[in-house]
Amino acid sequence: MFPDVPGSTQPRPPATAISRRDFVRATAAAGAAAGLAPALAGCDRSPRLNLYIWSDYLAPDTVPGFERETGIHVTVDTFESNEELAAKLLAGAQGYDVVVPSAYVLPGLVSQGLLLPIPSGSLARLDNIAPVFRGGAANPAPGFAVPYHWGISGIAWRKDKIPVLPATWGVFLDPAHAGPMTMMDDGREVLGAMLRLRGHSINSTEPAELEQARVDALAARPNLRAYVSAPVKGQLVSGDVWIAQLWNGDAAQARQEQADIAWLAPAEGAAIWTDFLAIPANAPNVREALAFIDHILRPDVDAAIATATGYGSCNAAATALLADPVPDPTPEEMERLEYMHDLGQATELFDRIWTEIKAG
Ligand code: SPD
Repeated sequence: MFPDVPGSTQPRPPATAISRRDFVRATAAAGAAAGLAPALAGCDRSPRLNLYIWSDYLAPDTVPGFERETGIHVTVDTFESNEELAAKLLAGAQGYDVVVPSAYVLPGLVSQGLLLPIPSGSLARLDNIAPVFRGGAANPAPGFAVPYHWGISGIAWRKDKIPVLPATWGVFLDPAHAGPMTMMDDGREVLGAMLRLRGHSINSTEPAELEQARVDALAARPNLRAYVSAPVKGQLVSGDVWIAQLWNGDAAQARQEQADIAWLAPAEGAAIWTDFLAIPANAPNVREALAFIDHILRPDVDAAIATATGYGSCNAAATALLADPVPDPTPEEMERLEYMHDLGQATELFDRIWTEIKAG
């Protein structure tokens, strides 16, 4: 049902989310996770920084530029979902200095004591952040994380193969599109899409609504080639995949390589999200982490990231430098967009349903 696709992320064991049950399970794996963390400095005393970030979420010169200017050596490790990041932190992974969670996982990470409060006055350029991202729904953990970039979850497709794609999450349930089609390897994204398809909130914890989302996601499964997030870009470019649930910026990156790739946010509504730069509570190199975050806050540095990644910047001074920034959603568009929230205890229910969907 999910044959090998060159360059794809094959179905993996379900990612864990933040819950007590998962914490216990994750703690048992702590030793293994610590082994997976970046190598620590050992005998080498040169300043260093270990960054754990979503793939394709920096400009080509972000890290080399920082290294040149500061002499701090950076190791970059990447992840593909918040659940993958949270599971590592919950498992006690050591060695990461800067991580990049989305807003909805911040409350869980903060309440588990996994993030370091950003020391007051330690970031000279913090005022560059646009006021809208300094609190409220866009920032549930002010003081623990610095807003980075924002985006929208929608559908990318090859318009040379499918000239007019219906603007609905229902395309994933339509057998007419079966085959070269993927959804993200991310339970919140897949179930969120199915919830919006039926007019419900992506944050619904209503059992009946979640049950319908489960049924719909299972109905979509035979139509899909794989659950894969950012790595699907290569398959869209090659034409192996024609329709993919994908974030707007990653779709824009793919369009740089293949002009027939388009993207839309379905009419039923979609998730809008913000990602943050944060420092794990056990980070070994806090001074270097703060230097890196302040470097990212530099307008020219963050403008280059926005240009390379196709995502909206939370940095007003950086956005002001861009000739063609990602436009803020209009009030009408905002009515169809929704921030993902921390689901508390219901996270476990989402986790169970997602496990079942992936198992098929
Ligand atoms: N390639 C970078 C993608 C970043 C996506 N982050 C947010 C996901 C919200 N579910």
